[in-house]
Amino acid sequence: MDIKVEDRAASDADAAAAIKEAILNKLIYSVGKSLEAASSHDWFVATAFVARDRIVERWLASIDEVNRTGRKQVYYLSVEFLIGRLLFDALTNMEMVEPTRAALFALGVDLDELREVEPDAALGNGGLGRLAACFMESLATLSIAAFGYGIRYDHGLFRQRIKDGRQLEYPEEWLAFGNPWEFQRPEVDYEIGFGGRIEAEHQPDGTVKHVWLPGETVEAVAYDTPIAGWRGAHINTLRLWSARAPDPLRLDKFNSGDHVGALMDQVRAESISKVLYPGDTTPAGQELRLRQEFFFASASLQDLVLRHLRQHGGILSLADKVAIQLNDTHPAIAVAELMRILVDLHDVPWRDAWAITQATFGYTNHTLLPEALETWPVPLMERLLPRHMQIIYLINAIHLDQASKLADSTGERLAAISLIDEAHGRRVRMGHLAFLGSHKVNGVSRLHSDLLKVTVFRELDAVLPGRITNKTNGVTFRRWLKEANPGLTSLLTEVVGDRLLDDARLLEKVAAVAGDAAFQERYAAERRANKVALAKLVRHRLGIKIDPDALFDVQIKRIHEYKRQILNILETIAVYDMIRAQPMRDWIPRVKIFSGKAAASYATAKLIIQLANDVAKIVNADPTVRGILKVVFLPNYNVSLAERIIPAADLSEQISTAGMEASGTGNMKLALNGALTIGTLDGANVEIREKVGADNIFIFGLTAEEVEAHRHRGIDGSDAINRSAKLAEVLEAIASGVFSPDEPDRYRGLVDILIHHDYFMVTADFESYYEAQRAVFRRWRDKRSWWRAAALNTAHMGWFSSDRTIAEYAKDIWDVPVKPPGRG
Ligand code: B1N
Repeated sequence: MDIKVEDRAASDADAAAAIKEAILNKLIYSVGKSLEAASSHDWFVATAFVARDRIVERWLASIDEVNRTGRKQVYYLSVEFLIGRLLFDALTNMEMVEPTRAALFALGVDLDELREVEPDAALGNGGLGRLAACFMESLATLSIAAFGYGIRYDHGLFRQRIKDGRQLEYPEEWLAFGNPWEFQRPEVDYEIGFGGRIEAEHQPDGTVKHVWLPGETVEAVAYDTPIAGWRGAHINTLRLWSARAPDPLRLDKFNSGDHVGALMDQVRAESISKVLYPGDTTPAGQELRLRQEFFFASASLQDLVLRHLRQHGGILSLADKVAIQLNDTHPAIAVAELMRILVDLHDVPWRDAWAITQATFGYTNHTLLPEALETWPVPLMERLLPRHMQIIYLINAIHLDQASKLADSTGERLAAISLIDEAHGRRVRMGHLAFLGSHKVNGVSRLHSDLLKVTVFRELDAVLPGRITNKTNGVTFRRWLKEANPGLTSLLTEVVGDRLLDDARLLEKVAAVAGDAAFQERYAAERRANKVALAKLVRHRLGIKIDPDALFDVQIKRIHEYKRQILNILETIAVYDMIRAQPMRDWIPRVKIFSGKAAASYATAKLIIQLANDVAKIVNADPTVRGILKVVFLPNYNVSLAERIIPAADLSEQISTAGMEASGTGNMKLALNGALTIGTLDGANVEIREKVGADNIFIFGLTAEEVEAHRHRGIDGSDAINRSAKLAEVLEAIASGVFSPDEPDRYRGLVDILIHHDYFMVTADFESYYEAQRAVFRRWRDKRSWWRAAALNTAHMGWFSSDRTIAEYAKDIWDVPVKPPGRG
């Protein structure tokens, strides 16, 4: 036994020594720096290269294995991949963290410091993009042969700064110092057409062949990032496309002295992959967005079709060997593009092409918000993608013809299922196109999938029953448990064994010790350490001192009216009023922590940010409050900041208007790390309640059905306000400028919306939210009961692993085998 331990120590030391050698080598020969001259960033790059080398070996082996066996490939098309930092992810999954730490230590470098140097790749807005990143990790972990396809934006989501309480947007520069994880593939490039005209060639057999002659072409160049699964068992590729002009420099113009004009084509082409569209659940409504969508959909399809032809010879077997998942409607134009490729370029008869297309695609819907359901004006489509518009018309004609033959067909129903929305100035409904072009359509939580059938896709579901299914979201536990919360993870590993991250359901074993005082003490100690670390970060970034023993009440997500940060702010003010009225009662110290970005064009959301900051300023400075209540708005929310806040959260705010949050995934990360949820019966909260038990979650507010009924009766908030003196007082304070003495009317409009046009049911839910918060306080006073509930949350969250989600997609939608990790 002793010998074994010694052996392991020796091999750990060997591993560290080898990594140290490799890092030095990279520093000198790949980064081109001496030990003495190396900056933290140089060390980061050298270390990343070493991790990458290990990954690349297995990557090539994975690619080889997939080619050899010819197994079915999954392609995940997403306009967003919010991957965040990769160094720790790579080291964790390659099981290299400890030897790398030791190697760097021997070189006088701190791994945790390097971790902070890496830019946060923010190629996404929020949950949808982060889900795509979690899915990539789980796909590799389950050894599914998969590619992620997206756009390599030069600039990711804007950097947020708060000045005088207001959000300012600055460009994000993740590529400024290069990107050590990616491989440019200049030889992998495709021409992407726009505009132009169509020639119809009459064939001898009487058919007509359509040839699209684009008026403009742009080149898509591939950049590949290997994505390692847990324990490095399998490595997949994230392939992101960058736009180039085919002819970057017009020499004729340059030589004639028009130096700027000579670069015009380049600027126009490259603008496609310049910047991430900063909308979350709001439509782009602009031509550049459509160009982005077609650009990456077309490049990805050309690429995968070519790969399929090389591997399997004929195009007709495409659906047997390829599954394509559309992450929302953003890549939905791929349906028309695949039809074009099959019919126009490969002479596949229309009916067969349509069968292949439907069998190949699956479509995931992520929102019911009407403003987020993409539609494109027909004239724009005709101008930019004339052949695709023809194809869409033909798909629609056949679809409407079939539907009109059904017994219960009505004109109204046909209008509702048509690919063309005639009611708002002729627009193409991209959700409908994705629906028709797919064999399966899924929502992202049970409630959301059920609502899809009675709202946006009610009529389509009636005509094409059985196509809608549910795939409740999940998150990767490697990042959101082990990397974000290593202390808690080792404690959990002691309880459930070291296969925890191979099989998250093992967490159930924690339930048996949740009531155990010694376990609770250790659980609480881990939380406290994380809270101390977060308090330090808050102090450092904002100069605000917060008490690690206070209740950390956290709402971190995009700022949106439906997410109701404002409800949280109203409760904060109500409590502030009470503290001032009775300063000497034994108040429970609490810190309200907000973090999140507002779309630059979303004025109300930006005003909510300002209100949170204004309230923070007044409350934090009030001597009567004596630190019992603190309000913190942490700027520039991103994946890395989430990794710091989530392990330190006691209470997780998931308080959207019921029926409006499709799923949520932050709710899962927080509950997994032992925060108790205060939330509505919305999105995945419903399923979280089922798993963790109604006693271990604080549910309040109207249900989705009640919201619907309430809206029917009207959305005036006056009644609710008249019934709640507290609410009336709070609204009066905001409206009269208590929190904006420099501009007393600043929030009058915001308050007017709540009084007269409360679409999001803030006033209707206020009292019930307030009461739920009091229940939180009562529970917090009983620490044994609190920690038991926290531990039970962790214990029962295993089901929300993205491994489970991906395994369901594999079985029910893609028809590909999965190989769970850690089994040889
Ligand atoms: O997708 C997440 C869900 O957990 C969230 O509930 C949902 O709000 C989010 C347009 C979106 N839905 N729609 C978007 C993003 C960008 C954009 O330009 C819409 N994001 C969601 C994962 O399922």
